[in-house]
Amino acid sequence: MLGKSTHAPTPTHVPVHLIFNATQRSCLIEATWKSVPLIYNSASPVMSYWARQHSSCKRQTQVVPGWHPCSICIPRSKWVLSRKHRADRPFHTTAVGHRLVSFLLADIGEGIKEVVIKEWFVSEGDTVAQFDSICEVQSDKASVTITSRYDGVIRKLFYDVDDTAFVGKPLVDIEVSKEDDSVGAEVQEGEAISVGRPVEGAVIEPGNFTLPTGKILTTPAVRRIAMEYKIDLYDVQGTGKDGRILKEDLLQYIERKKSGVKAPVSSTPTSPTVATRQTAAPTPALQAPPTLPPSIPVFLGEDKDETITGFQKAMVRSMTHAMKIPHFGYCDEIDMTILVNMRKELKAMAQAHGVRFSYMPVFIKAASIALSHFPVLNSSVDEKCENIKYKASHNIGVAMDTSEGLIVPNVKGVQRLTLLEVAAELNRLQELGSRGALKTQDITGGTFTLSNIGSIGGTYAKAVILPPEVAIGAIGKIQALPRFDAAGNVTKAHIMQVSWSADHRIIDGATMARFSNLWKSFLENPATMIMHLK
Ligand code: CAO
Repeated sequence: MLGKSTHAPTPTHVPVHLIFNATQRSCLIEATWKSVPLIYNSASPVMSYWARQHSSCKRQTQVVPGWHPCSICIPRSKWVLSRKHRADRPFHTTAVGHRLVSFLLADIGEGIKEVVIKEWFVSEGDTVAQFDSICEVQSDKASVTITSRYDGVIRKLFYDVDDTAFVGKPLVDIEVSKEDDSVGAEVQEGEAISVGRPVEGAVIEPGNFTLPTGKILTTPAVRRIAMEYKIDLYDVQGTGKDGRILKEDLLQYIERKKSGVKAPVSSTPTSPTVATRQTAAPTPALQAPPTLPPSIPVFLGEDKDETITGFQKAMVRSMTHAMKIPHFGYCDEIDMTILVNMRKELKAMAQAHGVRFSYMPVFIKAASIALSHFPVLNSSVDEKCENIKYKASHNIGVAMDTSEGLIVPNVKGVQRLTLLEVAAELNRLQELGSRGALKTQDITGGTFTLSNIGSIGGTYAKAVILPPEVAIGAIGKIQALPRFDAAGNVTKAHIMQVSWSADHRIIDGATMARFSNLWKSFLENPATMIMHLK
């Protein structure tokens, strides 16, 4: 066995046969447990990590016998029956005093009819209690965790990982006690959803496979970052519920490691802070910015077909629709010099409240104030463009680059929020977005969008309207550039470009330009915003 730990198999672990495909960097693992053939969820980041680790020594697909030096053992909870084997399984009758109920995939709302199974948290034969996580699914709008409605034993999983599951169809069969009153005739409904429930499982660190001796509560995104940074999650102090390791715990651990500071013996929970005027008590623990793991080069070796699912599917639909809209473009440059200096102070002030303060809250708040002068930019039009609906609430969407792809959550009711509240809400959305746990309500109901591509790079971008909205702004990178001051002297200025796109059927260029001028004036002279702040 590789690694520092050499645990013998226990009833919760099974020795495995590895079928490794170096070309596709994937790993299929098969094993037999109690004469039942099993297949490992090869989509797991742990496995794709393992595949990467061995890509140098294996060129072809090959079978490695169990307990070969390359073997590892996997917690039984992470195994699922392969569909082909499932059909061969003997028919299960329920025990006396029990009955089998079908747990249907509930209506998630927002017109979602199908989802993709991302991960199973249970296997057939597992005992579950109400609210235990059953699986994580991804719709074309968000990732959600399906939780159990019943106490019982999982008897059948209806799908494999990556299968498409349909709303209203069975997801799992659960054997429940006949006396369980919660199971009525209405058992036809699946149960709702709690978002971002963490997964328990093995931790593998690069070059050092560690078999789990205790359970680590965290999310797949945190595990992925831990693997990228070669961090053993057992060393990280979790501050979430039941010691759950939150993303900020890991990021703070990485920062401390970099700066050579030792981890505190115990720490106070640092759940995302939504500061309000009432909760102004200083919170020293600042949230670290969510970061995406560094990308790795991919050498496919051969062509590969892939079905478009999840957020990408939503992008196909909305962008195809958007391109039917006649877009009007308008660009300008903004001198951010005063704001760049002012943000240093705002950042420190927000930090005292446990809130990370970038430029985005100012962009968003300034947009909201400007929208109140040009309400047509905060409107929507119907399909045939016969009616305009002016939206009362400024729900400003923020294009967000997440590990799952582009997603646009929105900060609701910006017209009612302080800058600090906007920043705190943005922190919350970013934290959820970074671990694929945004809720449907976070990503629906947007009325106007900003896309800060400048946080990645670039100057101008041609943003595409997000229907049914009618306008969007793309923000470029703030750069130190020479400019003339009022006296004609060349000075160093912090310059940023903005590119607006608007629905030219209802918005004319002059309106867009006037809106942009007002927005720009708030950024160039932030003091003028104070007059309008609520
Ligand atoms: N120019 C220079 N620096 C910028 C900047 C810009 N335009 N925008 C952000 N920064 C700085 C921030 O201030 C922050 O610095 P500090 O650590 O000193 O505060 C740092 O870059 C990282 O910012 P961030 O990205 O974590 O946070 P943000 O609030 O500025 O942006 C978000 C949030 C969600 C907009 C951003 O993370 C993101 O995902 N951007 C990509 C959007 C995108 O993909 N658009 C394309 C859509 S079309 O496909």
